[in-house]
Amino acid sequence: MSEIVIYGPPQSTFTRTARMVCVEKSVDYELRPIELGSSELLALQPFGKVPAMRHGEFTLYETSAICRYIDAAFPDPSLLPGDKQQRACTEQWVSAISDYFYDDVIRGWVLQYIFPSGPDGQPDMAAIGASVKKSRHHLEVLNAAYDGRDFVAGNSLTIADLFIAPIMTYVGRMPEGPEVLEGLRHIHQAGEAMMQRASYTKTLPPPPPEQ
Ligand SMILES: N[C@@H](CCC(=O)N[C@@H](CS)C(=O)NCC(=O)O)C(=O)O
Repeated sequence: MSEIVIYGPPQSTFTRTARMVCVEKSVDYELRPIELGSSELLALQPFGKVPAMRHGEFTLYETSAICRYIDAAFPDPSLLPGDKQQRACTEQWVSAISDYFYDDVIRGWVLQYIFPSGPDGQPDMAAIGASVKKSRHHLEVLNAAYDGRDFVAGNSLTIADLFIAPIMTYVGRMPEGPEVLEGLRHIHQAGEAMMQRASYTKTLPPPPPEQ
């Protein structure tokens, strides 16, 4: 039996972040699918979101808390910098990704293609256009933050990078992805490095169904 159980679907970006932490820490984990809205999920996560986590009798929700717990409960490598400023920077990016990036890239853009809300069941292209514009702004800020490094909060991998990677996978899969990423060379460099990691390749979400 695996030591950690992560509850959530493989498509979920936050669930993938928790899984990537497990892989980076070499923690044996099981991904257990769970139905959104089910009483099983509400018993683990009273707000009805994924992921949730179990470690023995201990259960936990909120991705940032789950990542920090796994980081602290298992041996090195540590995914939170010891340096005060780099640690604060890690927190800053976890928060920015969970709020601004998740809202505009995932909710406003990616999910509009998956669950279209426009006329005749088509994607609402005006809504997508507005979210793409906001996403470009966010990505320019991220690009500047890398400043030529492979990691966003210093010179080594932190949980912030593992919040970013699942979102970037979906950006790359969107029709507007290449245009939105144009000229953002630091993001391309960091993305190339991230794509080599086992935590990235072992947790890739399934490709979208053929239309
Ligand atoms: N604050 C939560 C957010 C989790 C979240 O929004 N997860 C998404 C999937 S990536 C979800 O559960 N969506 C389903 C829904 O909103 O009903 C966390 O950090 O874990």
